[in-house]
Amino acid sequence: MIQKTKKDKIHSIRMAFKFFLLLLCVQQITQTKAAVTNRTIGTMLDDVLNDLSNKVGFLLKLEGACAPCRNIKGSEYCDCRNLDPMTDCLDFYNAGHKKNGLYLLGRRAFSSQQIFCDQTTQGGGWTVFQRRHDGSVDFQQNWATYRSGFGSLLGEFWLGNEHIRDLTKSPFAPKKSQLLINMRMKRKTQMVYAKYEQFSIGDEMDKYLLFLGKQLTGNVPSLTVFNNHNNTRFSTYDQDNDKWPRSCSQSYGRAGWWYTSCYNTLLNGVYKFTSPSRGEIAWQNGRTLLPEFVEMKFRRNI
Ligand SMILES: [Ca+2]
Repeated sequence: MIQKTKKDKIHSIRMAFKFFLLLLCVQQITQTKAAVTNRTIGTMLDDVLNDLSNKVGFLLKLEGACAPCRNIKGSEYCDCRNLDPMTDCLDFYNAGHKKNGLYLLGRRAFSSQQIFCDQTTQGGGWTVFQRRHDGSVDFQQNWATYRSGFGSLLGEFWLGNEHIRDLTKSPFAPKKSQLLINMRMKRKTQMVYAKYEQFSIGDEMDKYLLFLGKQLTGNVPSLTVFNNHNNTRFSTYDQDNDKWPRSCSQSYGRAGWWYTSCYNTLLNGVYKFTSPSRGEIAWQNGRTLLPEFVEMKFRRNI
């Protein structure tokens, strides 16, 4: 005879509870139908939907589950927004939530409370702040838009300079954060990376000054090329804070970036692969290191 393990028993109890909740829902819908003649259909349906959403949310919280999950461009992303909000992806990871996907923050970010967590790459706990993978989102945005963020968390996006600032430096991250850049170059299949042990950006008053520590590891060719952007201010086409007499952004692709005079690396560049050195996306300007896929992410040092 096969003994039921503790895990099996817990699963059985959960299934029974799910069934009980479903019965409750069916009963509620039946009652609602009966009551439709007394109230407007729209209001009644809203009530039912709200109530069902609450019950489903409660059930998912009970299970500590991230659902639903779906496959986008070969990767599984889950909707973990039913979980109680936390301060960043590292907190979620340490609480045992290790699925890649959408989570809710206890503070407002990216014009909402949503954030995308990478919980499977290099130990997890990474808050993704930039993704490029198909050119669907225009990165030729102005200062205000880069400040607050734009795009879609399940597609291409920039999380927003204010939020990157808040989550990468004191008082939230007194030991600063790590920076991980994952890339796949055009005509390559291998994912490569560069990882800085220390990363933060300054306040808006300091034009989101980029700080990159010296400690760097990775397997991307020309690993140290982004170092040249250390200690540079963020610029957009409508705000020139670069080290060049003219505006780098206006002259090279109109992206927002930490330009020097003008750039070695340009991961917010135009998503085209036609004319290198003209403001197109590049890990190393003038070379064939052109990323078709990029994710930039940070993780608080503890
Ligand atoms: Ca300038």
